[in-house]
Amino acid sequence: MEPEKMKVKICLVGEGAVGKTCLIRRFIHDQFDDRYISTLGAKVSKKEIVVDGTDGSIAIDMTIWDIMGEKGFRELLKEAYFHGAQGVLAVCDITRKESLDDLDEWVAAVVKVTGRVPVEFLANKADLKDQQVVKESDIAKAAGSHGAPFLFTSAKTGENVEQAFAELAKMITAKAVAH
Ligand code: G3D
Ligand code: MG
Repeated sequence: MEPEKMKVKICLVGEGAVGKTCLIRRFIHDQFDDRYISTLGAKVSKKEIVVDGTDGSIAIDMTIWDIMGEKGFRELLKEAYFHGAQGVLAVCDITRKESLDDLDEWVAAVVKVTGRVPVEFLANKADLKDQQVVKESDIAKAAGSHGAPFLFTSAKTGENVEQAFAELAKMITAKAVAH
């Protein structure tokens, strides 16, 4: 039997330099077919993954949106960027406290456009343990306040990168099945 197929759009949000672009690159490896939508200030990458669903495996055609140059990221662009997103990776950097505090606003901005969608918090740069200033309990609290799970990731070593995207994909399919 042909596996079920699903198309999903996900977005990565978070302050500049937390590692969003590197996480996507690490996840995509070289299988990418990415287009650069410069007018939108976003880059779109695609990857197909297979996750276990309730009845067999589901092939998921993921479209991953990355913001370019968040500094000038305006309200109008946010709308286009978040429109139709079915899941969000909220990324912070464990070496910068404000990058976690910032995520509340980012998640609120997405939800305003998309309505409630699955969110997963990623505490990136987990390889920089000696420079860690963000406590695990604070990450758990911030993620928990959005009903989101969290994972420590490292785009540098690859730790939990596949898992992060797969976990979000699973949350999206679970939600789709329940409706
Ligand atoms: P952004 O897309 O969120 O703005 P980038 O962030 O992916 O461009 O990454 C910003 C910087 O953080 C880059 O450093 C990148 O190499 C580094 N980085 C990203 N992820 C990790 C990680 O998991 N561990 C470590 N140690 N560094 C990471 P440069 O110096 O190239 O600007
Ligand atoms: Mg980037």
